[in-house]
Amino acid sequence: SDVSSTSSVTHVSQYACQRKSTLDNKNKIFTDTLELLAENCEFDENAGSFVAYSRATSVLKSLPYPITGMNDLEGLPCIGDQTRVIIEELLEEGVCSKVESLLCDEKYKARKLFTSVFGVGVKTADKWYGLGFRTLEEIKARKDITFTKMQKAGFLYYEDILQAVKKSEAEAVIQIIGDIVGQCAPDAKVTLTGGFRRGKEVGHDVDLLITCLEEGNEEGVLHKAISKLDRHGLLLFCDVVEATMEKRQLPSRKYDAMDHFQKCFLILKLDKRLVNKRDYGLASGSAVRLTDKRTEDENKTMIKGWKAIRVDLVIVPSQQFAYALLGWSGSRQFERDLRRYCSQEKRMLLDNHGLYDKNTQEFLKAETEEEIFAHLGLEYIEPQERNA
Ligand code: TTP
Ligand code: MN
Ligand code: MN
Ligand code: MN
Repeated sequence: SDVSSTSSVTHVSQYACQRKSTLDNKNKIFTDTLELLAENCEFDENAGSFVAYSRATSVLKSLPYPITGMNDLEGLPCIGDQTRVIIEELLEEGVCSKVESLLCDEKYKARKLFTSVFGVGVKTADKWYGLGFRTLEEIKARKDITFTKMQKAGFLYYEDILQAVKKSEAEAVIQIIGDIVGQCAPDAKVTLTGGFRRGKEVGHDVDLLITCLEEGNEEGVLHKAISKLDRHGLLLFCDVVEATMEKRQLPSRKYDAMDHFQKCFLILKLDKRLVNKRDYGLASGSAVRLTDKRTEDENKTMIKGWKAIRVDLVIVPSQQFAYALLGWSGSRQFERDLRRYCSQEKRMLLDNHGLYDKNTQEFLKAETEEEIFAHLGLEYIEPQERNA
């Protein structure tokens, strides 16, 4: 162990899956800056710096105290020279010059703006930037640009989707999907995952897993549920991705790999009357004062009576449920480190479908997340502590 007896500092693991990170982030000034730098590295496909900034961000999020001086960084893993320079500057100047210039940078601003449209990735953003576009209005006005169906929906519901999804809205979505899925298979179960499962108050979408008690009953449920949603007039956009899993396939070696489940990326039309009214400022107190607290976009939602909400539905066979739940609960950094821990420390391969032990050359079964952590010899980390 590298922890000296005189040090009061406890050992911090280099793996997020061996740290507890709640939403109570004591180092937000530093992590907001580092996350922005990481995002820009991801735009640039600079994988090395992206990983460096992301891991450093995640370590700082796990600390129970704020960093107040460079000494506080002693003994912490994943804090390299690039990161130290940033932290030092923030401690001394209160601002980071790299971020200041990024926020004024034409290319960064365009990438940030264009990728805020559902269906637009960095490649498309860079193409539009290269054509000289700088605003969404310029792009929408052009008749000679072809958009994917997803991008068309992204522009159509842009303001709604840009607004964060509130917990009360997520709850209303669970209710709707739960009712509909129950009509498609009597033993179907809907489970909330993603950021809301980690305790977040807001999110960019609602992530739901659908599974059936009896394996096989989940087949066909997605298409049935989608046509029911459509018939009820609730479906604004739908992109179904069919399952691609070959039996006995080994888990991917990539730490960021997407999975093989049948799934769909939806935009639902959520009736505001189905949402707990507190979140729209209607429940109590002076109507005038509460109305002032609403944003302009929230007011528009009130007037039109509904809000477009991004929803991800994933169809999971019951045998793989625990692995899918763990994989979809995030955070992204927590997932990347779980997989890295498995291959580097355990000679195992983990993905959203299962866990393969290279030592014994067998797949390890699990019915709960707790069992997966036990297979890995890891202390169980609650979803609320996976905000790495
Ligand atoms: P997101 O919904 O992107 O992120 P989030 O729920 O953590 O945060 P937000 O509030 O912004 O929505 O992804 C949730 C998890 O799903 C994330 O850990 C990555 C995982 N995921 C897969 O495992 N496979 C997939 O195919 C996709 C699209 C996501
Ligand atoms: Mn999500
Ligand atoms: Mn996200
Ligand atoms: Mn999602």
